[in-house]
Amino acid sequence: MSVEELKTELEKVLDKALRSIKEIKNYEDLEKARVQFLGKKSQLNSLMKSLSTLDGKNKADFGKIVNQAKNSLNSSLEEKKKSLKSKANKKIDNFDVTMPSRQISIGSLHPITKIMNYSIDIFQALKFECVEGPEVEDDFHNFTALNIPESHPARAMHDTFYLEDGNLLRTHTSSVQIRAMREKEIPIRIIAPGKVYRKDSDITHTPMFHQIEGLYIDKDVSFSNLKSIINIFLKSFFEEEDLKIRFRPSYFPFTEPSAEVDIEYFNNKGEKSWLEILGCGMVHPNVLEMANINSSIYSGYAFGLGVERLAMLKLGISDLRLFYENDLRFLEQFKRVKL
Ligand code: 2U9
Repeated sequence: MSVEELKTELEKVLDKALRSIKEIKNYEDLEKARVQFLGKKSQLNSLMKSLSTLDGKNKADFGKIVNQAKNSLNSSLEEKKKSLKSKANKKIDNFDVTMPSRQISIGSLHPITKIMNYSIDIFQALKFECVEGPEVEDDFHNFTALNIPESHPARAMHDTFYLEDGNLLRTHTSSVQIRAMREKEIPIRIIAPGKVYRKDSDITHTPMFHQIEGLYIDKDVSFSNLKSIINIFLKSFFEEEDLKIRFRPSYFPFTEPSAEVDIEYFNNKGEKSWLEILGCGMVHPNVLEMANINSSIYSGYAFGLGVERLAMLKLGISDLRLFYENDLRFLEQFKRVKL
């Protein structure tokens, strides 16, 4: 290239570099530009190498211009560096360290989940294993295996949601225990917590609610074993060693004998009164036989409790529907409740 051509090329290179330095917004790009425009592989460097092809005055002239171009690039980079620095400082200067921080809202578990976990912990400490099963069940696991044959009035009582394919939404978690009885080896000592569904909706019923059911099967399991475990659970749950507990005869198709359990409490007039809290009994021999367990060798107890009812008592809530309205003003009250 002639010296004139080299000069025009240098002008172009310098102009392009200065314009792109102006656009730089951060230190990283600044460093990249320094390497690109002044580094070994830069166009400026190859133009400098062309100096050796020139001689005499041309060499001196071009050498001078190349050096000027290099200096001008260096000072443009330096200027950019200063301006980036002052912008960063301005940002820091504008930062008000006395300003209160933004409120961060932390979520928490739903009160029903808290009560459920709290109850499960108590049963696990009593060596019950936690098992789960499907919410969509078949007729056999939900009814027949629990000594509730087709014509049994208890089927109507349960207000079942039936699905088009003949399956149903389980009306209790007993179906989980039926599955466990058919799969596990004796002794069986399990609790089955979970959602259950019944076509019920009023102040004291929601179409979906939570149950925890328990089952213990072994040789020589007695009603007094059942009473003992219920006493320990309730005293532990309500954190009251002197809690008064009463077993009242009742009827369920899947247990015989059966009982309902009441606890003593003070009603809103301040009078002592009894409140039903759960149901239980000795597993009916028919239920054992249907799960292929020999009822002349083995016996078992079972119990069932409604988690919403326990939660209302433990947390002092009077309307069951509040749990499922998703009103944060209600739910947030239990954020800091540690159980
Ligand atoms: C098997 C055999 C027996 C579970 C039982 C109850 C009594 C009971 C209610 C409490 C409140 C349902 O949620 S609620 O409305 N439950 O009273 N449940 S005995 O009996 C079983 C379970 C499984 C194999």
